[in-house]
Amino acid sequence: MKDQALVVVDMLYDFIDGSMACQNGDAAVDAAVEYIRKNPVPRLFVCDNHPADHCSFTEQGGPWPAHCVQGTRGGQIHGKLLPYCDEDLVFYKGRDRSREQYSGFEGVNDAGQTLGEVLGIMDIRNVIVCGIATEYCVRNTFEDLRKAGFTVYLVKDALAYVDYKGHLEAMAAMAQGGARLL
Ligand code: VGL
Ligand code: ZN
Repeated sequence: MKDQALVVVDMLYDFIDGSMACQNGDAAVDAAVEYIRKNPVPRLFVCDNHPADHCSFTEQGGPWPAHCVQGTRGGQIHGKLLPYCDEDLVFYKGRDRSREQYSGFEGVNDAGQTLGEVLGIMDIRNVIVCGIATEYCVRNTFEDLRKAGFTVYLVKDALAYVDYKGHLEAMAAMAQGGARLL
């Protein structure tokens, strides 16, 4: 199990049962928990974490309903995953109100380290990804991981998506980009 880690992207209430509830959200959480139980590798969590007036929101002219607002339940990691989550390995993104940020790669933990930096410190080469949404944050995180030279695996049952067709297109693009399916 050396040099492997799991990156859990945006498995947050707003993407599961909240303002941006995605397809397959609950099943994806259960699949992620099952994966973790069977594969005890280090886990890094990415969290969308927006100020209330973020440019991503329709009120500000953005494409999405308000979601994952700082300090709200919608921005919290699903309770089923909390037993497997270490605060030092939680990386926040989307805090800058003026820009959209789908990739978790530059998410920052409370100590100010980025996800990419911490993967480097941990000597990780193989990154397993699950989470939400396949077409947006999962895909962008995947692309940044590949650019940085990681081998990337996707836990296909542990993904949720805005739109099924979009999910399939993103899966095809990621397969083309070197994703290995688990
Ligand atoms: C996401 C839309 C807006 C995601 C985040 O996690 O995929 N999508 N913010
Ligand atoms: Zn967002």
